[in-house]
Amino acid sequence: MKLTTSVALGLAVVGAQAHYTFPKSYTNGAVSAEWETIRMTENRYSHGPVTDVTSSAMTCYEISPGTRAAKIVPITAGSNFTFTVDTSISHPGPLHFYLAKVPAGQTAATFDGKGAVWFKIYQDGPSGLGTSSITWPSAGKAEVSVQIPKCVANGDYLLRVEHIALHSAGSVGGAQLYISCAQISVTGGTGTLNTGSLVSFPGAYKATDPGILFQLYWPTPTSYINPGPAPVKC
Ligand SMILES: *[C@@H]1O[C@H](CO)[C@@H](O)[C@H](O)[C@H]1NC(C)=O
Ligand SMILES: [Cu+2]
Repeated sequence: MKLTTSVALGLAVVGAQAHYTFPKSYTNGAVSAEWETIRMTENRYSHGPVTDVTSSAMTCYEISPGTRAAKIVPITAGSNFTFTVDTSISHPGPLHFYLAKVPAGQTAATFDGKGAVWFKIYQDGPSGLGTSSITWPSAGKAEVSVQIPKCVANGDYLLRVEHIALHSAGSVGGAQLYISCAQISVTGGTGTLNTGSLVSFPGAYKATDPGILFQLYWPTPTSYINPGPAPVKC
């Protein structure tokens, strides 16, 4: 029994080291404190992933629905928003960013992000498909950045970062999703963006989507299809 416990603890420590969160932001040189501009997530201690894509945690992974961060970050459309990673993106898989415009009468601190409100602004995919050394652009990164499109409308948004770890995604429920939402307020946007149809989280993904249920290692994959809608273009 004693042995079992220490083995279990050992595994838990290894697991925690392999997982990650997105606790801080910076924009134009302004660095936030932890969870000051990004909603505090359920996994702030465990660093563990969401594995059920139908879970309400898919929205922002907050400790409870509507958990707000203290600040809303002002940002100019066309400039970059950076999330820090604690401690790094240590698993292979795609990086996605989504925006949700906050409805009238609410702010980025009060909006819960529910409903068909999200559009994708960035996705990436692997290089080396068809070989035994597939690599992902975000691998090992201690921070990840996205450009807020110049053509968005001004106003408050939730900015949702999502990294999907695929190392054990070969069976249903094996993909690990690491998610956070930042609270931002955009100025300088041209407002010309056509967002196309908006998606919900949960709702946008199914456990059997080819980019979620994915065998990374063998047989060697020759393609990868990101889940969710295509990223918008200005
Ligand atoms: C903005 O973010 C993009 C995407 O990560 C990156 O390629 C680019 O170098 C960044 N630009 C600046 C000025 O940091
Ligand atoms: Cu992990």
